[in-house]
Amino acid sequence: AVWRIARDDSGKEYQFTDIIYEKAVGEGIAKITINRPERRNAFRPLTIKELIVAFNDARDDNTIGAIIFTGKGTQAFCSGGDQAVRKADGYADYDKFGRLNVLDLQVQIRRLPKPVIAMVAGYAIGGGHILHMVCDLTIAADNAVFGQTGPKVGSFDAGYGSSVMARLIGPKRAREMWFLARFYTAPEAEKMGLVNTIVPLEKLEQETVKWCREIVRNSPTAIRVLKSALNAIDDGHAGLQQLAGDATLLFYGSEEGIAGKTAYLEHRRPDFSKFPWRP
Ligand code: 2NE
Repeated sequence: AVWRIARDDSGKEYQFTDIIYEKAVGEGIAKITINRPERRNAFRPLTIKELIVAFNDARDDNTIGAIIFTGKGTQAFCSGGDQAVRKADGYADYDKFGRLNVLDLQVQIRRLPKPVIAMVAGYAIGGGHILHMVCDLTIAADNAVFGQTGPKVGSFDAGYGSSVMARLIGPKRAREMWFLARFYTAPEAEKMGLVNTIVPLEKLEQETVKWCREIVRNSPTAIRVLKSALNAIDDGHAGLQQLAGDATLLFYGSEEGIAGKTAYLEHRRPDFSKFPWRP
């Protein structure tokens, strides 16, 4: 794939500090990269703010069908929250108060109606491990390492970091992963159901792009509805709303839906008599 820095609505290249946001020319694929390799791609609040902007743009761009989420370099996908800026009330960089805005990003990825593919080289640890778990697919390099450190460093994620993990690997394994805070190799992670496939490090992007190309050849609406359906039960009312929104979206384009809107705008009673009460 040929990557170009993504442009904002005014046509200017996005200028980010902590991330790189690119799109593949003519491919329908976006790539969002955490760019703090010197800290093993640990995130601070600014990193998350920038990621939220990029994911939002990729969502709104109707030429984009798949989003790759990765970390700069080969040593880490992401090592979680930047402990150097951790305060008593969350993570704080340029603000005087702390925050846990990574939780907003997790929700955003779950609700984003396009597949997000984690492309993991090196460490996916702590909050970084949770970020790969909330992605739809994970392609791991053979040097990938997975784990939670929370109980060692005085932290935990009792939200998606626990519930999605239990769904992915089962409740016993999830307890093991959190209580012992061990690290797992890529083959161990694959056996546990944490990753979709493992490839040699030098083939990581090539293989990830191949998966994305296969996805973007498929029906956007089918993929959209399937993603919301696959998350619906776990995400409760919010999951149901996402799926329900897809139903409304489809209904608005139907003759029956348009008949109701048109009648309202023409100040007359709608005539739905020609539409069947299907079995
Ligand atoms: C990731 C890991 C295992 C990598 O080890 P290694 O040996 O390859 O690298 P090293 O030397 O540890 O790290 C390189 C530099 O990156 C910094 C290190 O401090 C080091 O800096 P210098 O000493 O060279 O100046 N670095 C790495 N990870 C960092 C981090 N998360 N925050 C700040 N600086 C970091 C190894 O580095 C490691 O274990 N890192 C810590 C992983 C961790 O505990 N993450 C936080 C978990 S809690 C969390 O993320 C979280 C949550 O649980 C709930 C909500 C939100 C967040």
